[in-house]
Amino acid sequence: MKRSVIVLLLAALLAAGCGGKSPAAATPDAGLPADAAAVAAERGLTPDDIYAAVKTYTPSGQLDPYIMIASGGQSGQLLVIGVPSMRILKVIAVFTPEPWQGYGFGGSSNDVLAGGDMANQELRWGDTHHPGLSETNGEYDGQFVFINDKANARLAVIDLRDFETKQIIKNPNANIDHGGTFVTPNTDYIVEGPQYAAPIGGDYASLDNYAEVYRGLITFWKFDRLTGRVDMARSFQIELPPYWQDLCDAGKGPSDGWIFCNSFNTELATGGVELGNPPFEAGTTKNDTDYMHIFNWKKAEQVFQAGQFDTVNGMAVIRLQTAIDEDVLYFTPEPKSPHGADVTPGGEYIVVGGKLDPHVTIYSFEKIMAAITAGGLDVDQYGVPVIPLDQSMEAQVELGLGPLHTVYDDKGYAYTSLFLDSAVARWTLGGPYSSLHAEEPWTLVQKLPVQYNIGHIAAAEGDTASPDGGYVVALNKWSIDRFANVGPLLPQNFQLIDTSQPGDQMRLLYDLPIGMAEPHYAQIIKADKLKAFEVYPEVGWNPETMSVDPNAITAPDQARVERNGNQVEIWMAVIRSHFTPERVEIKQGDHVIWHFTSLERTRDATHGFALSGYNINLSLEPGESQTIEFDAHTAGTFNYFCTEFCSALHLEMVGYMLVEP
Ligand code: K7E
Ligand code: CUA
Repeated sequence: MKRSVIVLLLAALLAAGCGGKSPAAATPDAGLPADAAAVAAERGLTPDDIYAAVKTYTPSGQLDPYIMIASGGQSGQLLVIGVPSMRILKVIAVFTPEPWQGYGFGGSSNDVLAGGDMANQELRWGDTHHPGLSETNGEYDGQFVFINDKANARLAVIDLRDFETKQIIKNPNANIDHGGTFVTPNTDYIVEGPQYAAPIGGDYASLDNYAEVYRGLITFWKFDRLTGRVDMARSFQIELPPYWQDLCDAGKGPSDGWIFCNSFNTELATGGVELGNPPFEAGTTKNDTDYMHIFNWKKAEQVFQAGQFDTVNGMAVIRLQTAIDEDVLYFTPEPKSPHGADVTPGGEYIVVGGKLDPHVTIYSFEKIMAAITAGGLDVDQYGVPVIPLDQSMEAQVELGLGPLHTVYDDKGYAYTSLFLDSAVARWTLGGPYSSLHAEEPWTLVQKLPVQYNIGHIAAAEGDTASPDGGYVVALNKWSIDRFANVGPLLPQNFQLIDTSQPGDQMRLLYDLPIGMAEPHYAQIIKADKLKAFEVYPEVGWNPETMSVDPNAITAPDQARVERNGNQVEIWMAVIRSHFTPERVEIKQGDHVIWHFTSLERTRDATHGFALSGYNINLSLEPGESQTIEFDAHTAGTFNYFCTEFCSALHLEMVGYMLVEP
């Protein structure tokens, strides 16, 4: 029945000539079923609107073919969104406590959050920018996603078996890490660029000594798939000139083993508008070009393994002079105020947008290699060899105002966000991609307006060696008038764009207001690549170790309370609709270690455990085990209760903790 309605709608669309931009409202005689046509007429829907509705409407119970994982900006979290329905499926708690998930209110998540603390400062928020899905042979493999915290130079690892954060690691030598997280094609390394230069290690240094003491720093975090953790002892950093290295992308195919980062502020501006200096915005944009950084990371890995580094705060740092001497680092000029460096699917080209230049510049990896091989390169003020632009550039394409980020599809098109134009530009790749489209190579094909001020853009499987095409999503900074006024702080707007048809036929399909923070980047993965648990594999599963916890129990009759001096240890069973034990009687000043095991094997039968007065709230998913530990500092009568409406007798899933003075 549903299928036949869709067929009728599509027939109606074809009859209405929906390929055009007809503003005419659908009329009841357009071939739609009478009731649907009446609704369309009443709501003033155009054939384009009906096309968009049919492209995105997802009947109840049907699943999306794609999953988008988007950063949640200053919320410190990640968003999981279905594409094309644009339904928000989940918020993944990462850098910020999230009570719904019991994240940061007792249990192992407290340890995860504490892992990202500084020596003398607890950090409980983050500014997430660029999620990076783990890759195998340049394809998303659906195992892990990584995300950076720009605000505090941190990296988080999320395991996609349970969509939970497993590790947060603080970069000991940086205070800001914007250019993360970018993975090498087999996720050997997660690459993180800094943004604003600072003395390596974060020591104090006067800005008068900027050129001599301040430095850029790129970090290669070694990822161990078996443990699912970053291994700091096998990670290394490279000292860089104090330009502001920004976003990076790893080479693949012919360029595998290399990584490319844009940068700005070759001017070495240090601000001080209040002292009569040029403000940063002017100081960092004086030069016509900055430098794209070209790293031979496989060579850098050898240099690291040969011990040619200094250890700073426990981290291996390859010095700039070593990187130059060992042929690890090269520069090539890039136009005004570059942002983003995006490698084409086959690894042949690198595309850079200059925010203050109407062009994107396309670099050829082959030409870069030829120039490096030929040698005889001039060097910059820090001694880094510079490949002249005419020896590295393949083409430039004029797109419009404020080109930022570029993604790709399966038809040889590139899509670049135009921040100032508020548009998505579709343009053609040349070289091996020329045969995939009908247009001239390196030409602008269409500019589609978006609302408004697009930052990043994401494409289906867009950062892989074989993008899918079909959809891109514009991640817009402003929404202005698109939604009901909810006060001066407005939601930001994700707009789904149909790229399934070639040529100038991109269309806007859907607006999704994001009810939180500024999302920067997102990646879109085929849903069937994700193989998340439906319930934890065994009763007593500890999500931190991803194995059965030694303190788990397997039946309610194993539940017990044991006292040893003033230490009380509790083994609690959790299953609909009771906690066992239901009474916990302790004394003020006791140290309490409380183990929980969910005995549930039913999908979605999650229980919460909230303990009043002690700031404790757990989410116990089917099979999960957790342990909390606290001192019974306050005497009194306290309830613990289940926070998930898990059954008809959920309100009875409760207990008393009596703390005797
Ligand atoms: Cu990737 Cu917003 Cu951090 Cu560009 S940044 S927009
Ligand atoms: Cu368990 Cu409500």
